[in-house]
Amino acid sequence: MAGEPQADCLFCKIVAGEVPATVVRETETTVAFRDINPQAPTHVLVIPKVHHPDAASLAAAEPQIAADILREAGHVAADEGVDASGYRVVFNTGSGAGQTVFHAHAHVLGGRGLNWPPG
Ligand code: IU
Repeated sequence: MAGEPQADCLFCKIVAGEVPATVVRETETTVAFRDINPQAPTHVLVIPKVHHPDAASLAAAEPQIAADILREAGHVAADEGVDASGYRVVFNTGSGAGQTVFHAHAHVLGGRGLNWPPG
């Protein structure tokens, strides 16, 4: 069922505490943790505790939690001290865009110059 934990989902396992992660923030609906393969000095993932395969399906099914993700991304940026210099919030959506983990997540990237357009 939509939103239910998936046995084969790495991020559901992080939410359940079955796989370790360096958690930097947690709310009733979200978890934020450091990316294991950081692409910038700040690289934190913000995920919903519920399982949806990507940001679009999360927003369609549970728009309040999609809003929670965006709010938490801003808090992460402030906590990390990258809000003043600028940061990027990225939702890779679909394998063609580089999505590799099919549990919705926002990348919060900052602490270095970020080019546009992205690669
Ligand atoms: P993507 O947008 O689906 O490609 O992002 C998945 C991210 O999850 C990617 O940046 C990985 O480095 C990160 N990640 C992680 O933090 N911990 C893990 O155990 C695994 C992936 I697998």
